Amino acid sequence: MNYTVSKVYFEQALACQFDSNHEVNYTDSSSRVWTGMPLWFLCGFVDDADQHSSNSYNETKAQAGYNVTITATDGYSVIINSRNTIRSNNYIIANSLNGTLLAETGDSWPLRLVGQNVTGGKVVKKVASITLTPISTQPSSPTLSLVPVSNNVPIGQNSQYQLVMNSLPNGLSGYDLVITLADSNIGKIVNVTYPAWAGLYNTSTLPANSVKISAVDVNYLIQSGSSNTVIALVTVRGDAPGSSPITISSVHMDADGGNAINPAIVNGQLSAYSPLNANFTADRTIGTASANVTMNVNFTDLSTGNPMPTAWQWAFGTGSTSTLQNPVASYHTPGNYTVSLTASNIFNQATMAKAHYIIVTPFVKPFPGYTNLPTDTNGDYLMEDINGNGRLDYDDVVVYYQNMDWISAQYDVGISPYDYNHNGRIDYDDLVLLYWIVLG
Ligand SMILES: [Ca+2]
Ligand SMILES: [Ca+2]
Ligand SMILES: [Ca+2]
Ligand SMILES: [Ca+2]
Repeated sequence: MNYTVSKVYFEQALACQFDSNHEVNYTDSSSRVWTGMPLWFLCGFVDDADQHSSNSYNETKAQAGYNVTITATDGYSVIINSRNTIRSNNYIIANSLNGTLLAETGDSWPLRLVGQNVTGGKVVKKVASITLTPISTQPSSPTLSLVPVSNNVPIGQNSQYQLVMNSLPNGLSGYDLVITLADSNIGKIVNVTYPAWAGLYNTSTLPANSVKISAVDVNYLIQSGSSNTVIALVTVRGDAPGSSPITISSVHMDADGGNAINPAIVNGQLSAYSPLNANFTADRTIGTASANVTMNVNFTDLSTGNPMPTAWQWAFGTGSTSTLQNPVASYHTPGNYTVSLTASNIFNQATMAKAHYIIVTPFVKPFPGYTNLPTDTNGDYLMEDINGNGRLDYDDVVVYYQNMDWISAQYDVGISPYDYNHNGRIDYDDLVLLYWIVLG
């Protein structure tokens, strides 16, 4: 919102249109008497939509805070927080000196910022504009953090934290502080390195659970307004499973110019773990099955690690899966099955696959008058040794021929072990094929 205050308006405002208390005087140290309008009153023209009423000044907004920028014709400007100007006569936009309007040829024309609170560089001559702007988002309060806040490390390995200052509005001249890994069983601080800007750095003896570190910005590289400044890198080794806080304490930190910085602290956490090794066993790995006879296998998780797995993903080679720790799988079809297990917890996962772990052969029964089970002589899940004597002979063909109805009638076995031509029925063509197999 813009509002141009004309010279005439400004003068009339002082003279008649407003209450007399809107004309204010200020006598400076040289006994010069400046007369004009208070800054806050002028702010009322543009601080909200109400520009002219007697309540045009929005005190609520001024309390909330905005920047009042007074800019001179030559570009010089000062910024005053609105909170300091509320109904204050200590900031005056003057248009006359000692009762005389400022001369166009003078060094202050048309207006001059004066007043009891306007000292030194805050005096603005030749005021051209007054701008109200929202105060930019306050820089977040200085905070020193361990980044990442949480690290997970396999035992015997290292992980690293950055020490990060999120904002250094007044720069950094140097610091010393202590980093502590609280639980000495979990791990050790093994190394500290410093960024390129750091000089005169020092690290107490390592490895240790507590280390004092320090560095100085001797080359003035970290200046006002720096943000997300890494001040050190801390390497920590995991020694035993568990979690421990890692903390920042005894912080002495100074800004450029020497003022102390007291950052908020964000501590971290280290979790060390023994990596998982996935493994499993089964109550049986060899068995028989048919379309109507199931081979059930009980699998047992043997995975190791610390902490132990909390989730399991099994694949049984049949297309079926499970997320139980100790599942049961059912096999219906002769074949060799590869089983895999992926075990996982919050830190890691591991996979074990066992190729051809489950071997399923056809479920069969002895033929009438025989006690031995028929056998598969060539590993194709078709039974050729019908009488179960372990070899191919003409008796196998004869027994097959005599029991073709019996073969077809076995609901539990099904016909697949004897259906040599794979046509879904027991037929004379199967018998002919068996004859030629036996004949070799
Ligand atoms: Ca510095
Ligand atoms: Ca066979
Ligand atoms: Ca035989
Ligand atoms: Ca057939």
